[in-house]
Amino acid sequence: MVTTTSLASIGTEFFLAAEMTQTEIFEYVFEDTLLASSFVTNIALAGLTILFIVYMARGMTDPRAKFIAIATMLISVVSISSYSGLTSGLTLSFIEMPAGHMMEGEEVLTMWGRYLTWTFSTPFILIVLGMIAKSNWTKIMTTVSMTIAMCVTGLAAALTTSSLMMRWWWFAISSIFFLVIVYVILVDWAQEAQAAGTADLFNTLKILTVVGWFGYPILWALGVEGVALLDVGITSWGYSILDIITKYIVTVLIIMYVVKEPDTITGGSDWGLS
Ligand code: RET
Repeated sequence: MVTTTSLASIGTEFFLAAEMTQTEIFEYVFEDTLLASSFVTNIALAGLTILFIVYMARGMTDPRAKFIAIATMLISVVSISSYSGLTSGLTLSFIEMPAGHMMEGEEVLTMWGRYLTWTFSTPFILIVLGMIAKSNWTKIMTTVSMTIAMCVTGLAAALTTSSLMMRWWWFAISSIFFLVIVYVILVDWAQEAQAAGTADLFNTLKILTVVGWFGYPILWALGVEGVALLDVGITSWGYSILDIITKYIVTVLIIMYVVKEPDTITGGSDWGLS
């Protein structure tokens, strides 16, 4: 006799069988040159950035300056792992879009590993920016919490298949967290950097960061996850270009400034001991 439980398990097996395997997703990535190059380029750039930091920072002595350099390096360490996950197919899935979506009922490629790993990379960007502005740990940790919340709710937006409205609801929640971060960078940290004497560097970083970061929700909204005006290869390159600006270019500017160990950055030999 066919029970409800056995029907459910047949259903589950059928569903799993219909899903693409990781090997198939891996092959799919490399059949799409645009998509594959958007991942591989970033693995190479993250690797070069790590080597650049290690080389540049080798003679540093001040603990505060070193802390900034290490936190900066961790942005690229997370990035190389993130792009390796995407390239291997581990953090990619085909997700069926809900009713009302432009690609309703179709399985679209979701790069959910991007949203997941931003949870770990963006906190380092904010720690470094906050320290360059000589802000306090309350504000730095507030932005760190906000960015984690932004990325996790962004991940929820991308993975929600039940309702289109719920996808955009998650997007709205994520955007609120994002606006708090933008406010702290533009208002609080810009003023604090002025007082700390780091305004020259901070103003450049502020523009690259705020303008660059706004690109992510815009791409999400225009790409396959949102209104599907852009296809997946273009969306992926869009994110990869934004990553180049918000991570590697920002990193190079920070490291070039910090390795000189100016008074505006250093904390003295007993910094961090208490
Ligand atoms: C999402 C979609 C939901 C709404 C918002 C988003 C913002 C994402 C941002 C990402 C920044 C990523 C960076 C990564 C570097 O490693 C999640 C796309 C507001 C701002 C800088």
